[in-house]
Order: sequence, then C-alpha cells, then structure tokens
Amino acid sequence: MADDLGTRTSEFIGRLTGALGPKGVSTDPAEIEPHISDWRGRWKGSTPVLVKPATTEEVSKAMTLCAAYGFAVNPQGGNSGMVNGSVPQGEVLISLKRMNKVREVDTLNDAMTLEAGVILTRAQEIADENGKLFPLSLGAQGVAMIGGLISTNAGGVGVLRYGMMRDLVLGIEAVLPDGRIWNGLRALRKDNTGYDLKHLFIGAEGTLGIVTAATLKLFAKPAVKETAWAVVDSPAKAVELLQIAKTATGGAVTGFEIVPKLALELVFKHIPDTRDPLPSTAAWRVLIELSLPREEGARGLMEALLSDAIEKGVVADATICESEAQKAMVWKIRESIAVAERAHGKALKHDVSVPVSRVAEFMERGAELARAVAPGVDIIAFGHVGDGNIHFNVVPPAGVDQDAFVGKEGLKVSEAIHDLIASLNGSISAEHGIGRLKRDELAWRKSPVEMDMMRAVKKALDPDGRMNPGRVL
Ligand code: FAD
Ligand code: 2HG
Ligand code: ZN
Repeated sequence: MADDLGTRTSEFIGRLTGALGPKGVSTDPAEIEPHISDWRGRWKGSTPVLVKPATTEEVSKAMTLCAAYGFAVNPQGGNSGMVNGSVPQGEVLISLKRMNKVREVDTLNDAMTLEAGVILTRAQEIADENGKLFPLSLGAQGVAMIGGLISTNAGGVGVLRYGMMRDLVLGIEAVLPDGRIWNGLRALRKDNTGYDLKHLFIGAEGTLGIVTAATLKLFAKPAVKETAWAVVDSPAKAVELLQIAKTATGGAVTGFEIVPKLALELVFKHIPDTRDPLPSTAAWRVLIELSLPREEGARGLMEALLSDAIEKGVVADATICESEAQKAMVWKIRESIAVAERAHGKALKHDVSVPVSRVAEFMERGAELARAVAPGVDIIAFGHVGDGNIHFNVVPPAGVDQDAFVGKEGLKVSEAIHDLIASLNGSISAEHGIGRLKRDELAWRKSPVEMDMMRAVKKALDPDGRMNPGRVL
C-alpha cells in the first residue's frame, strides 16, 4: 500500500472504482458540490471522494477499503440535518441515495423493509399504496432518507401519537466500520434475546456504522382527520388546550403545534400561496389534528372540544378546516416556518424539550433571558408543544453581523437558554441531534458516567474512531 497521502488516496479511489464500478464513485467537483454544505449554507466542508453504493455488499466493500487504507467515513442521506453532522470534513463521503429499494411490505405483520436511501415521502406513499400509514412526518420529508432519519432518531409532527423514529423501527441492517454486515432485520414486536443492538444505531448519527436498511412499523390509516387552527393568547393557554383536546378525544390527537405571530408573518412574506386562515392580532396560534377511525361524529368531537375551550377562556377564536385544501394550507404554514426563517436571515437555533407541564414556563423565562443577554433580539419559538419540544430560535437585531451572532457572540444566549433547560430537567437536543454543533457542550452537560458509557460503546464498535469523527463524542 502506498505511503504518501496523495498516492494512497488515488490508489484507494482506484480500488473503490474497481469494486463498485464507475457509477459508484465520483471525484467530479460539480457532483460533489451539493453534498458538502448544509441546507442553510452555514457550514461548508470537503471530501476526496463521493461514494455511492447501490447495495449493502457495496457499502461493505467500501467500508472494508476505508478500513484498509485508514480513511475516516461520513455517511450521508438527504443532507437535511440541522447540527452539522452530514457535511464531510475531509472524510470519505458515503451517500446512501442509490440504496432506495423496497425489500418487503408485510401488511399482515404491519411492517415494511426499506433501504436506507428511500426518501420519507416515498416511504409514506409505499405505506399508503398498501392501505397503511407510516406516520413519521416532518418539514424535510421530501429529501430526508430512512437511514438519516434513523441515525438522527427524527421526531417531527406525529410524535405525540406515534413516537419518534426509535419507536417506529423493528429491525436494522448495518455495516460496521470494519466492513462486516450485521443483519438485524427482525420484524418482531417481542424479542428479548439480549441487548437490543438496533437502539445503538438509532440516534447514533453515523458514529457507529452505516444503516443500510430497516424494518419499519406500519399503522392503520385513520378514516378521517379533523384539523383546526386556534388562536390563543399564550403558550400556557396552548398547554391547557392540549389537555382539553386529549381528555375529549381519548388519544386521537395526532398533531399539536404552536406557531407565534412573528413566524406567521415570515411565512406569509416569504412562502408563496400562503394566507392567514383566521386573521387576528393575538400572539399565538395552535394547529390541532385529530385522527379518527370513522367519519361519523368526528367533526362534532372537534367542535365540542373547541367550544369547551372557548367557553373556558382558553381559546380566543378557532376555525375548523372544511376541505383537504384548507388542511394542506395550515400544514404548509406550519411546515414552512424553518424555510421562511432561513429567508429572513440567520438565527441561533435551540431545539429543546422540557416536560409538557413546563413548556409555558420555559417559553416565558427563555424569552426574558434571551432579551436580557442580547437586547433587541426577536424570538421565534414554535413547534411540537404536544410533546414538549420547542424550537426556540433567536434572531439577531437588525444591523448586527449575523454570522458573528450565530457564531461566537450568541454563545452567551445559548448557554443561558440551555442552563434554563437543564434547570427544568429538559434536553438541549430534542430531535435534531448533536452533530458537530453541540458536541463540546454535550461533554460537560452529561454526567461523566454517561459520557464514559457512550465512549465505551463507541470504542467497542469503532475502535479506530473512523466513523463520523468529531460528531456527538
Ligand atoms: P443527513 O442530514 O444526511 O444525516 C444526518 C446524520 O445522520 C449525519 O450525522 C449523517 O452522517 C448520519 N447518517 C445519514 N445517513 C446515515 C446512514 N444511512 N447510516 C448512518 N448514519 C447516517 N428533524 C426532526 O427530527 N423533526 C423535524 O420536524 C424536522 N424538520 C425539519 C425541517 C426542515 C426544513 C429541515 C431542513 C430539516 C428538518 N429536520 C427535522 C432535520 C432533518 O430533516 C432530520 O435530522 C433528518 O432525520 C435527517 O435525515 P437526512 O437523510 O437528511 O440525514
Ligand atoms: C421543524 O419542526 C423543524 O420545523 C425545524 O424541526 C426547526 O428550523 C427549526 O428550528
Ligand atoms: Zn421540529
């Protein structure tokens, strides 16, 4: 094997091309370009080679060669991650986008086995075509892929009823850093045969190996969805409304999202074909979705819970969507917030969670804190109030250098917000993960015992530290 880096790299790329064929390997800068920066344009990276395996065996061959030549690896799905995990920093970039086959749909077992490169909207369609529901849903669903969603343990807007990606995975196939293939594609709901290793890979952000396929849970499709848009005066009222909705519907609430007025204004400004379903000067809106097994009585249930909430002074005003187009409009408004915020400019993002009972307190105290540490900031706090996950984003005042603010200058704001989160027994990463963005902070936020256990797992599966170095740990 050649010694100097340049020769070693060309020899490695030659052997990769021999093993995977020309379709599986690219050094073309134009093809590599979209893979080496993140969707917000905040981070930029580089890679000597883009590898595009089409099968698990090809992933295994690529990983075996990376191990032989001592190259670090960065796996990539849709590159929609929010924490600077999927942008390569000189590692060999392995894109799973060609691994997009449906291996099996077993409707009697309510399960489907998909490869890692299947895009989430396609996974939802496959379920639908088979008369079932795959309930994971999030703003990046047109690009995010099964392998990336598993590796980040993605959440989104259905967690309240169906759980996070971790709750939707029955089995996993993965390629280990040394190239060995682990077939853990079990489709069982009960399997107590020692450590449940799939859970190590779910949320590992590519630090332990490459997920190549997964067996996912399917659910019965609801016969009807009732969707409403409610105006509330405060996050505290939103949390009260959540309780009213849950109590009235016996577990039928599948979506419960909070939207502040500023986010609405940005959406209407930057996203074409969006308009306010219920104009009001009030500060907050809530999107409520109920999923029900029969049409009969469904509308009445939503009407009754909203009337009750209005009578109790919890809701100021509300409208129930009359058509599929209206439902699509309120979801479009909600799902476009991240994109509208990006169009507005840079922001310090805090993807945090607290117990639902403390969401209102967090949002109030968090806003006061951020404004005290950085006077003049705007706050866009929105999202998954139904499961205690708020995206608490802090926008720099006009005229302030945005890059400096989301870089070093904003650190004091983030530390204050995360200290508050810690005092409320919350998490500094509810659903987006750690990546490179929160890696240093994780090391001192978690207890030494927890960090030791995580490092021990990493050492056991990736002893040379070649999988996504600098992410998570
Ligand atoms: P990538 O971004 O490509 O990768 C993410 C991480 O996983 C990286 O560390 C990467 O190295 C690793 N990885 C990727 N594929 C594999 C694999 N096959 N094996 C091992 N490691 C791998 N997230 C939420 O949880 N909820 C939301 O509501 C949500 N909304 C979003 C809205 C928008 C507009 C955007 C842009 C993003 C949103 N996200 C959300 C974040 C993002 O979509 C998720 O983190 C998603 O799971 C990433 O999937 P991906 O395929 O793009 O992964
Ligand atoms: C969402 O819920 C995403 O829309 C994005 O998780 C959150 O942009 C964000 O801060
Ligand atoms: Zn989110």
